[in-house]
Amino acid sequence: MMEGADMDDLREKFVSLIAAATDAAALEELRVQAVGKKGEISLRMRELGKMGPEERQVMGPKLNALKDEITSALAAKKAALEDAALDARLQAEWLDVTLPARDRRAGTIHPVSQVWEEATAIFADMGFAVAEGPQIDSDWYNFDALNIPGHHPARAEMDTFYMARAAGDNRPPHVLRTHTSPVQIRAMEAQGAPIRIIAPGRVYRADYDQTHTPMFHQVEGLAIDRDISMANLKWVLEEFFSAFFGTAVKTRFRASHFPFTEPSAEVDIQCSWEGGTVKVGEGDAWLEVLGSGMVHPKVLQAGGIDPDQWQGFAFGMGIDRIAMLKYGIPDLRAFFESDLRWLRHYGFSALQVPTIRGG
Ligand code: 2U9
Repeated sequence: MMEGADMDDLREKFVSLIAAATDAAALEELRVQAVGKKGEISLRMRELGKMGPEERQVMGPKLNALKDEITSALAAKKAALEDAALDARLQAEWLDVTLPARDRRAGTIHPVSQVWEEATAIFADMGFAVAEGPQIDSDWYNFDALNIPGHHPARAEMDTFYMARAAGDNRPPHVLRTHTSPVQIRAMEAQGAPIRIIAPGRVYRADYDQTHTPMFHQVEGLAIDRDISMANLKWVLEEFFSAFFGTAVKTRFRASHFPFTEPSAEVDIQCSWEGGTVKVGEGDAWLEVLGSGMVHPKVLQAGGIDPDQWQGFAFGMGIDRIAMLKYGIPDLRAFFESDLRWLRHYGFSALQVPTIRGG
């Protein structure tokens, strides 16, 4: 026979055990002990069947109430434990998003990119637009259109990277462009005369030593109009070098020969040599930095421009070379080694703006 006092003991026992439980596993253990199949309360309920009807009528609801009470106590404790666990996690994983970020070293702008932008800005100031084109081009655009005949040494396999061709592939030969001049042929074809463009970009020649790398950078310029002369060329170049080096720079033109210009001139800039370092814009020494001339009539024709109506000048220079000169970088090959220490030393802050007009 079961007494009310016995039920009170049972209630008190489980209520205090549930209150003392510290994790979900302990709570589950208590659930099994109390209301599981063979739990103490369940066993008591099974005994109802052996009772007389009056007793069952009294004990039945009481046991049911006890079972409900313990079940809700278990659920309440489970929720409390989960809340506590979440609080602990929130405490542990809390981040102060207002803390200043850890200092990270910013990357730098490569001297080639810097000088590329500087040159572009200066020529843009003088009304030159930027033209771009493919780095792989047909030998017609790279050579024939520029009046470089098949037997010319610049065309020799040694200097030029040719695209591999499978046997039976009869497309015209393609090369890694050896200069940015094909860009200007394409621009002439596309827009005709008058034209005033620069073509900065990567170029490729099979050559590697202290002063040559198989890929380097050029900026070429082209101005075509009805009455362009070498005098305009000289002014543009002196203006460019003075802005670029931030000081008045004299130029010296020496007669030369290129297949794509006639007449042609190599251009030196004024410099001094003191203690093994070169200073541009002073002294009485000369440094060769550029090739130039009046565009050859055959080249105008190849670009679809009538040489009887139009004429113009063209020039070409190495971006890497003038970067070395301006920023005192001794070794060309280091430009392309991606050495972080070198890049940090010679690189530019992203906020540094191109030098325009002596700035
Ligand atoms: C067209 C017509 C003519 C571009 C020119 C040079 C002379 C020259 C070198 C300088 C150093 C290449 O980087 S370098 O090795 N370039 O000497 N370039 S005239 O003449 C052109 C270009 C395009 C349509």
